[in-house]
Amino acid sequence: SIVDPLLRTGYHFQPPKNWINDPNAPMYYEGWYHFFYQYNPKGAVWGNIVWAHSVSRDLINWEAIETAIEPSIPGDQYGCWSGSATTLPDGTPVIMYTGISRPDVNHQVQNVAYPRNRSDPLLREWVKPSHNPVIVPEGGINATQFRDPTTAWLASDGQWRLLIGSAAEGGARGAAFVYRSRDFRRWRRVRRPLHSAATGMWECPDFYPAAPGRAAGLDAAASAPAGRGPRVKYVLKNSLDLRRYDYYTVGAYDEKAERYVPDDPAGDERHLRYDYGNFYASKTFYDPAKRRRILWGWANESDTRADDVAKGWAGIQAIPRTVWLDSSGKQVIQWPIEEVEALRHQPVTLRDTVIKPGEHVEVTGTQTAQADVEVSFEVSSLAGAEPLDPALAGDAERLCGARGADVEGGVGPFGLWVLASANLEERTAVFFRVFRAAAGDKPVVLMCTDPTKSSLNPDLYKPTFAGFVDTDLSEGKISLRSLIDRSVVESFGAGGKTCILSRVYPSLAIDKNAHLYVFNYGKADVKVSLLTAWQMKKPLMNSA
Ligand code: DQQ
Repeated sequence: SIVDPLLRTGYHFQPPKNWINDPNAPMYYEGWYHFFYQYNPKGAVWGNIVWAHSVSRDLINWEAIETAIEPSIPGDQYGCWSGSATTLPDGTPVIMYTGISRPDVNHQVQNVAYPRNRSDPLLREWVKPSHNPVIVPEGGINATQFRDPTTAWLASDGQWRLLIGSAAEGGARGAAFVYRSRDFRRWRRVRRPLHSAATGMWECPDFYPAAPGRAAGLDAAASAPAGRGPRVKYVLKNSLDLRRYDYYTVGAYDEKAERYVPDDPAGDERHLRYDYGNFYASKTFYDPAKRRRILWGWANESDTRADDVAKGWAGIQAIPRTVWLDSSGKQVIQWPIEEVEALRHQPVTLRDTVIKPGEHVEVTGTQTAQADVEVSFEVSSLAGAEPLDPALAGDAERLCGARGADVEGGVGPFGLWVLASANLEERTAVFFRVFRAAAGDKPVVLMCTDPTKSSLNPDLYKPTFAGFVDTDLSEGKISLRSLIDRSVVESFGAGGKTCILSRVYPSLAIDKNAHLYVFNYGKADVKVSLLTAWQMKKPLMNSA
């Protein structure tokens, strides 16, 4: 492999070897966080899928325990695909997951599993009752597009509801079907889906209540009446099989009608995303210990399949993020869980430093291959902002592709070069760029990750990623945080309004040879009011 072993991540979730994909059934039980994930026990490519299981006290240090769910019944003999956990009113967690019951066509059914021993806080053993499968495709549902049950919630009629990701109109539409049950055993489908849109199939739906401006999370299942107040909104997230990204809308849930309606009628076309980079099949859970909602998401590799086989591993999980709705109720805000800060050490700071047009400043004194960097920028004037090409106005990704990190602008590009080599042949740019909008509109802020110079290795997939930042720049301030971890750069713009995770594989900027810079390629001065960079310790990671 030309991918160096030192590019294996240090503090992102990973098993010691092999392929991983979707997060499954995250939950908190008796003092432990449980995390399951799609895993190939036999290699570093997708296949032979089982549910691997890890446990943690703090979501950062992980211990791998026995495989939780693997093929053993007719309803899952060809694979145990994604699913979710629900805590029943008596405290028992139950998992529902998709099983592949026929080899030929990936025929999908839904099974349940219960802990063998509820008094084991590690929930090591899972039992599949003989009444599985509990849900099978019927009524014209395509059995190859019928998967990924959500966490269930109790509706006011005392019955459970959950969603299953699916498709309609021959796959042209994504659909989330509602199922109803009194006992988690007999399930009936509500005829019309909760919601659907012309996006292609929906994988891994997620649906949860959230109160605008309140960082505290809401538990969909337990706080049902509280979760129905007038100020409570719902988030519906789907993973787009065709486009390989997750998008969400914020809207209203009409329990009686069994329907969800996005507040923004164009929400299913605009595609707000948790993350504008490499982040898929994500899922939230409510953490009762800290009363917050936490988001897990899978980040695939972007090296070659041959590299993955040679490395012996592929796939990581993003650092869990606390998620809440901003006070306008229009978008989700995300921030790395506070526990990750316990890994910080050896901080260095840069204060009140003006970066002139065309300049870059190195941040020295700490190692930054495995680091957490927080920076606040100030731009003195927006007068020089470049005009926004109307042809690209709605398309952040194309805008960033056309105006990458090395294209001089007016206000910006400014930001960080991370995982940079000593002579800057290699560098991954994470930056902002400000555009002058049409008269009367506020300036448009773009956040990008540009990995086109991230590695001298030519065989890598190096897409630029970008999203708009809905921020008021009238005071000229904007912040950026990047979690750098050897082959991942996970960035949070404007306090978590816009996030981008990118996988990069430097050939020089490895371990002690990785450098960090602040750069400014605009025509206006940019001030770093404060930058702090910490090295990150390596937590216990599944005993690797
Ligand atoms: N991955 C699982 C499916 C899911 C897909 C199979 C999403 O259940 O739809 O590994 O990445």
